[in-house]
Amino acid sequence: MPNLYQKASYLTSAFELSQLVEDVGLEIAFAGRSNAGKSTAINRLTNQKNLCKTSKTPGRTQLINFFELDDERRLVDLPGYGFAKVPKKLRQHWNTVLSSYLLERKSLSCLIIVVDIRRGMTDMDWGLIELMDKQLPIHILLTKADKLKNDARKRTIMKIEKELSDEDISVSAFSALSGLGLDEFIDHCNKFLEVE
Ligand SMILES: Nc1nc2c(ncn2[C@@H]2O[C@H](COP(=O)(O)OP(=O)(O)OP(=O)(O)O)[C@@H](O)[C@H]2O)c(=O)[nH]1
Ligand SMILES: [Mg+2]
Repeated sequence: MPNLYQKASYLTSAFELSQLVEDVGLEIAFAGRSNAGKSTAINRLTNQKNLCKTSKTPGRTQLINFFELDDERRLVDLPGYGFAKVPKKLRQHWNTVLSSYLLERKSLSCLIIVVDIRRGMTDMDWGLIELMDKQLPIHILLTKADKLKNDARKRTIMKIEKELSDEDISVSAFSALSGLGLDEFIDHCNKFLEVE
């Protein structure tokens, strides 16, 4: 039988706050730099190649995309930040909309910040952590872990865990390509979506 995530289906997309789905139940949102691998992580988690649009070039996800798991649970793919080519007006729009969404959404039970393990935490990732001001559990998903050899991967995870040690933020490595860290990540999502 497919697990909860494999049953995911596209629900709707929002450009404005008024277009968000009703704020009931539980959802997990994926934020992070453009091109970090947010959409690809959701596709791997749900075992569906084309549920979220992905791209080699940054700036692919341009809307807040909702995916339904069941009547009470959702995954949310967010537009990335830090892509220089986004027009200033659009960047300001997303700053306002995403801040409100992240700070006011009652059904949001955990924020996943997707980080390219080779790049590590950037100022914008730290800025997002600061914005959240410990209001919500945050998990750092260090993706593209297949790009580093075992030793380098372990060293990087330890270094980032150390950087985050004062923040009470969990960290795990992940690869959408190889499936590394997938089970651990599913456990994490189960916890925040209250899956038995
Ligand atoms: N090797 C490897 N490549 C990955 C992995 N995850 C994502 N990628 C690649 O990274 C690129 C960006 O992936 P996306 O999932 O579109 O990134 P995104 O964070 O959703 O980007 P935006 O929608 O622009 O914010 C694509 O070329 C993916 O194939 C991974 O685990 N391993
Ligand atoms: Mg995307």
